Amino acid sequence: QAQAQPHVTLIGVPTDVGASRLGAAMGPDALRVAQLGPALAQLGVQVHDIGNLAGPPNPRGARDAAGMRNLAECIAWNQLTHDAVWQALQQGRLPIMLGGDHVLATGSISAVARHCRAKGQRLRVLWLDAHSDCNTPDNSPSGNMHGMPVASLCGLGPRALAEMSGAVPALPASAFCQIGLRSVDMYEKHMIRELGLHVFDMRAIDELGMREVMRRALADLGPNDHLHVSFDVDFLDPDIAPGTGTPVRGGPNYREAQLCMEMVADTGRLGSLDIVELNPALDLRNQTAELVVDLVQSLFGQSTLARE
Ligand code: HAR
Ligand code: MN
Ligand code: MN
Ligand code: MN
Repeated sequence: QAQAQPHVTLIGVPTDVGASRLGAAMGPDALRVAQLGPALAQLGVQVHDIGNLAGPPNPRGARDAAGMRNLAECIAWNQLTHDAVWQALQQGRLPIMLGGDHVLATGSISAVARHCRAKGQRLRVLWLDAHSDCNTPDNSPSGNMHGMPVASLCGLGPRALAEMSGAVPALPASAFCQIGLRSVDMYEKHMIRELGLHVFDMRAIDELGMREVMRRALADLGPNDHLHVSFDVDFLDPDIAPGTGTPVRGGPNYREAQLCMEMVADTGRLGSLDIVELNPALDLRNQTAELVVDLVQSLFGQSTLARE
């Protein structure tokens, strides 16, 4: 931990309105039980936990005429998230979302995009996920909004979400780099190509190795860029991370995940972080939350040996 550590704001976002399974709303407290705050403090990070945002309950709605479930509630949670992240960034702090389902990334990344626009900083988003989350309401197989945040941020889907950052799109699609994909819907495959999202799927990790994938993913990161990491817990192999609502087998193992986090830490550019889709109701003795805390320590520079 040679370099100065950032000041962090923990923002609990207990939503599951974007998911079909209940339980992700307990994610923030599971991360606190697993001692996320103290684990960061151990690394010299100053941690301020603002508690949980108070969004609407889950009405468990059916798909509306436009193909979406719980749209009003998703907008409300995202507006609260946007405002909290904007405030933390204004204070010069590094916001960490304790999710909550992945729908919250529209709000968090919209605020980060607004912040970067104001500062003249370039924004890069590392999207660690089994899924691409670039469905639009017409083409989503489920109507679940946690499968749509990348589309919203690229300017597609309902206006209230697409416009949240004050510009449409919130950021260029080319700013996204998605890693770990292994469950992509038919229409999403077209979206990935049409939008020009950068993707390293599991096959790329198999063929190139995590080291080379991360080297390429981070290669164009400039010294003034803001790096946002959106960490969907289902990125990880379900053998080591069962506590998530839509597990897909064949994800990164423990060491591959650690290397991924360590290489992000080495850039020194991490500016904001989502931790999403942790579902304690599906976990075993909070092991997934504990694993996530371990990985987040690596993301903040914990390494086996002292480094230059
Ligand atoms: N692609 C599927 C859908 O849109 C499932 C995606 C949701 N799962 C997530 N997001 N956890 O990463 O319904
Ligand atoms: Mn996701
Ligand atoms: Mn996912
Ligand atoms: Mn910044």
